[in-house]
Amino acid sequence: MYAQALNAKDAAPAIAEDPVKLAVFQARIDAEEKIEPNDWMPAQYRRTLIRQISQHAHSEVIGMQPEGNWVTRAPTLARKAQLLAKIQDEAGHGLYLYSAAETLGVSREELYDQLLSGRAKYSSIFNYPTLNYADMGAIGWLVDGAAIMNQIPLCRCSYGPYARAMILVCKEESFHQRQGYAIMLAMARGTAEQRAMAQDALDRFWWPSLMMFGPHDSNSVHSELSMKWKIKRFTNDGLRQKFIDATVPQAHYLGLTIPDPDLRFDEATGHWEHGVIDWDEFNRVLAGDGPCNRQRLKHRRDAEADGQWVREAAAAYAAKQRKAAA
Ligand code: BYC
Repeated sequence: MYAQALNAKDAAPAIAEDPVKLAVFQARIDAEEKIEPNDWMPAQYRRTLIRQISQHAHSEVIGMQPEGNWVTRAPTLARKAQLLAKIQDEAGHGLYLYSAAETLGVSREELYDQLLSGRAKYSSIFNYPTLNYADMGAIGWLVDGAAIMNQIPLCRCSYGPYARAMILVCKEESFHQRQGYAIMLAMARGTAEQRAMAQDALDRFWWPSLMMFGPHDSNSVHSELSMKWKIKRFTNDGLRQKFIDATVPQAHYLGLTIPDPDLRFDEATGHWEHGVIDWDEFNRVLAGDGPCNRQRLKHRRDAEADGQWVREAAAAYAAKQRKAAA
């Protein structure tokens, strides 16, 4: 139904909306009322939400792959169980988010088609490989840490179904962040080899984690409108700074070094100033040319094809049950 909308640039001039309806809508947003699925909303608000929520859902689904890589190789049974539980949570987040997107009049099949055909984005971070077990710690600590920073404000998003879905997601992300930090702590306090693995994981995941927050504010095409409509509560740079300020002391506690020679604490502002982010790398990953883009999509497409017979069998069984009940 709204498949085209995903590719449409939300920043493009809005289609003419009834000015009275638009004013009432903005007044509701300004009064912190939640917008619900059957309420009137501008077409562009709907498009923005479908784009953001579905990309978020795709990120959760693709985000299972880098961790899935380590389930059989996690060092103990307890570590395997924790990793499995985390991955299962991520599948659940994907389901929640697809359901929230469906309330906007788009089907899950359409959204999935956008992902599998490569037309929809998912978070850049999941196009990086997981090379050692410490990466499970770095992902939990940094990637889930960044996700929480971004998603806590989404619990106050103006669109009711998205905001409500975020509440459970954030609680679970908080567990994930802690299990990641616990892995980093165990490794940082372990043997010299384990400390080196933890540092290596931090070195590789630090900059990609900063990129999760999106382009610099001056290049963020959607932020202005999304902030006006209270879909986003903070800008990309604002959240990135909050994340850095929270995370640098955690790295110090671990005794690890953030791989940024320009990182320094500014006494005047009370913030950690960071070095230059490699936006060329970010743009390459977004354009499909990151280290694992092709592998991630191929894996997802293969899983879709392999599961075809299961979906057909389930649909045939449901049809049989309906017929028997009629
Ligand atoms: N990666 O105007 P902007 C997780 C795109 S899941 C890829 O600033 P916006 C987890 C952006 O889509 C984490 N693309 O956009 C899961 C736009 O492209 P289009 C996922 C990015 O929407 C498993 C263009 O760049 N979290 O945590 O205002 C295991 C211009 O950007 C990225 C969410 O999805 C990126 N990093 O702001 C562990 C949260 N950044 O659509 C953990 C919800 C930007 O015009 N999403 N782009 O083609 C958001 O909060 C916002 O969409 C963003 C971007 C802050 C990401």
